[in-house]
Parts: sequence; structure tokens; C-alpha cells
Amino acid sequence: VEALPAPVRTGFPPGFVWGAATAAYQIEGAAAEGGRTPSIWDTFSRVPGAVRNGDTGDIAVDHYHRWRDDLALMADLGLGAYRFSLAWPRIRPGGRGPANEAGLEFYDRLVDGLLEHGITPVATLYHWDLPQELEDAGGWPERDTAYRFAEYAAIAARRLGDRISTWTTFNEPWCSAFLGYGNGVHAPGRKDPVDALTAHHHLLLAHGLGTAALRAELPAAAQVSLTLNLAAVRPLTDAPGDLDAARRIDGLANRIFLDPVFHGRYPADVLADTAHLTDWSFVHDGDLAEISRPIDSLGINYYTPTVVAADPTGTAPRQDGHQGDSPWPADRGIRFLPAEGSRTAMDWPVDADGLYELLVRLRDDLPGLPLLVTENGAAYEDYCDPSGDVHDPERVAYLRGHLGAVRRAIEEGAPVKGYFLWSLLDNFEWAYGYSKRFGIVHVDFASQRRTPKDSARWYAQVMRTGELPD
Ligand code: GBH
Repeated sequence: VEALPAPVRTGFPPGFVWGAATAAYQIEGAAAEGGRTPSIWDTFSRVPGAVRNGDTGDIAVDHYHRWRDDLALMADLGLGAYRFSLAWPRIRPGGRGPANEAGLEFYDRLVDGLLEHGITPVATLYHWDLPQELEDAGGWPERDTAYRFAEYAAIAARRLGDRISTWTTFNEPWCSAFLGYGNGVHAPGRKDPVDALTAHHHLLLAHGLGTAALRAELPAAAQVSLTLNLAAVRPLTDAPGDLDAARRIDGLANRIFLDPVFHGRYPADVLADTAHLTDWSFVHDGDLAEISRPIDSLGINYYTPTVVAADPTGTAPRQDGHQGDSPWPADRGIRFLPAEGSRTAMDWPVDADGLYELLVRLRDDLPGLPLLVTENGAAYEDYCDPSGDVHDPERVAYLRGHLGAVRRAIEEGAPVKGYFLWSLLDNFEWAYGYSKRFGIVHVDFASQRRTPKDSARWYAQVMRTGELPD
């Protein structure tokens, strides 16, 4: 018998997890049904001018009622895993008191349906929908909120932990702290750099307390994770001022999370850079031990890189396509620039190398820690042709480029175990409302009709074959 030639490795490793992601407030709607109480996004979206066109998540894409259809869509695509978030104000309305049976039942049915279709559920506990009552009591700058989060985590794990084996405490706590309390572009819309830093610490404390609560309720084999929107920071030049700007933003975007979570300390340069704002006395004895409890993987959300340069005058307007005032505490003397390249409908530059750089850096900084790309994707205008088909060639090109970057990083030894595309469905894009579409499935927001785009067919082929077609 002739020996078979060794297979040529052009694709992704066997066992690679192929998924897509959503978040509760962005898709569920049914804001006042099943015992759900308002979250900070229900309140914030009613503040005039906060969300484009005055849009709210009241109805969103009505997933709360259409989950069965959405499950069928996922099954048709051949999705391996589905990353979604649980709504705290459904599971524990008001953030305190008894669990809400109707809320738990909704996720029960969803998870059972996923498992029936052979789709692995990956649950995030917090994707930005804090119960309004907890904001009224001070929100994330209030330490007590972290303890309430741990109680909610325990309730969710007790009920769903027999069927969900991968749990994420937080999605992008940077956004909750720095957009929620720093520049106020996200709910609850507060603007104070000290509140933002205090919120940041309490979000991490909640991550640690939540991790402990999950471990206490879940089977030993369950995986606990955290998803960060780490920045691929690039200095504009290698002039010392630009390099220092990059060090400072790397501190405030990346090391302010990675050092406490994985090494049990805050970075000394970040403490120094923010010393004129706060003495960090909100960090109590024992907090860093809590925050650095071991976790099983790290989730990375990546969209576009962050290019910075020195701004000696301290007056440069931001040019990087993001909304609002600067969210960064202590960023005087730093200017933000767009990367080269084409732009998505968000005006975010397309640059897949940033994802590669980030994954390779994490390979080196956190040796052996499994990595998951928990979000990556792009908003574009879709072209609907008269037959009703929806064409999105730019999205296919974006995904192909970024999946290529993931594959290169894996070849270079980065332990990337899976990829979750953002997003399964067009949905409520936070401060942009329904004006931006990230889905691989088009949603007509009036009729709620779902139509898979060309990118959905392309991604289905990738998932089926584990290869990137031309
Ligand atoms: C993700 O966050 C969310 O998890 C998801 O819900 C959302 O729909 C998706 O991305 C698409 O937006 O210039 O300093 O103000 C968004 C990631 C990170 C993008 C922070 C905007 C602003 C950086 N965001 N970024 S800044």
C-alpha cells in the first residue's frame, strides 16, 4: 500500500470553533415583557440626542419572539457555536431580590434549542445592560454593584450551568467604564474621568467575584473567560514622543486589564499617568487577588487599530472616526489618527494586520493561555437586488482578510481556539441605533424579515470546509 502524502495545511486546525455573536439588548426587544425591568440602555436611549434617530432597543430585531426562526437560521448556516448575552434585568429584575422565572425560561429554551441543533452555547453575563436600579444606586463607580453582579452570576450558572460550558463574565469592560462614564457616548452617559477609572476597577472586581461565583456553581470542566476590546496600538512614527503616546494608550487600553487580571497588579506607569486624577484608593486590600483568579481563556474583540502620535499643543481634534469627546482619562498630549486603508460604514479603517499583531503579542505575553476571537466584523451598506438577494462584497473581503490574519497568527503559534463573527444579525448598534448593519443576515427592521447575505453563504462554506475560499 502506498503511503498517503501528508495533508497540506492550508486551513484552520481541526476542532477550531466557528461561531457568530450577538448581545441581548441589541437583538431581543420585548423590553417590557417577561418581567424584564429597564436597563441603563433603555433609559439612555430615551435621552434626546444620545442615540441616532432616537432609536431604542424596545423592539430591536424581536429575537425574544423570533428565537426559533433565528435558531433555524443558525442551523442552516452550520454554525458551530453561538455567543450571546444574558440580560441581567430579565434574570434578576432591578438587580436585587429574587430571580425571575420567566427570564430564566427564555434562556432555558434558547439553550435547549441550540443543543438540539448541535450548536455550542457560549454565554456572556454582561454585555452593557446594567439594571437601571443599580445605576440609580451609583452604577459601576459604586463598589456594591460588583457584589450584585456576583449574585446574578450565581443565579444564571445555577440554572444554566448544566448545559452551558463556556461562560464569559464581561464583554469589553473598557467600553462600560470609558464610554459609559468617561465620554458618555454609551449608557449611562456620565462624563468624569475619575468615575471612569473607579468604574473600571469595580468592573474588574465584579469579574473576579463573578468568576468565583461561577466556579462555585459550575461543573469542574466549565470554562470561564473574559472578553476585552484590546487595542492594537501603533505609534505614528518611532519618534520618542509618539512612542510614549503609544505606551500610555497601551497602558490605558490593554495593560490596565491584562496586568490586574493575569498578574494581580496595576501597571505602575498607568498609576503614575493618572496620579493627578486619583490616588486609586478605591482599590482595597485583597481586590487584586480576587481580580486575578485564574481563568481558562481570553476573548478578544477586534475591529480596527489605534494609531497615536504626540500632540504637543494638546488641542488636536480626533480624526480616527470615533464618536464624541475622548473617552481616555489622562490623554493630554496624545492625538488619535486613522490607520491607512479603506473605511467601513463606521468610518473605521480596515486593517487586518492589527488583529495578527494583537494575537501574536498575547501569545508572547500570556504563554499558553487559549485565545478566542469573540468579535470581528464590519458594517457596510448592503446592496439589495430586485430578486431580494443581499450582496455585501466588502464584508466578505473584510472577513477573508481578518480570518487570514487569524490563520497566520495560528501558524506563528498563537493558541487561537475559535472565531466568532460579529454579527449574526443586523441589530441595534448602540449610539448609532439601526443606522449601521453588522449582520451576515439582513434584517428588514420594519417587517423583521431575515435574509442571509452573500457573506452568510461565504461564511457557511468557511465553517464547513475550514478553509478560506478565494
Ligand atoms: C463591540 O464594541 C461591541 O461588543 C458590540 O456590541 C458592537 O455592536 C460591535 O463592537 C460593533 O461596534 O476611539 O477611543 O472612542 C465596539 C468596539 C471599541 C468600537 C471602542 C469603538 C471606540 C474607541 N468599540 N471604539 S475610541
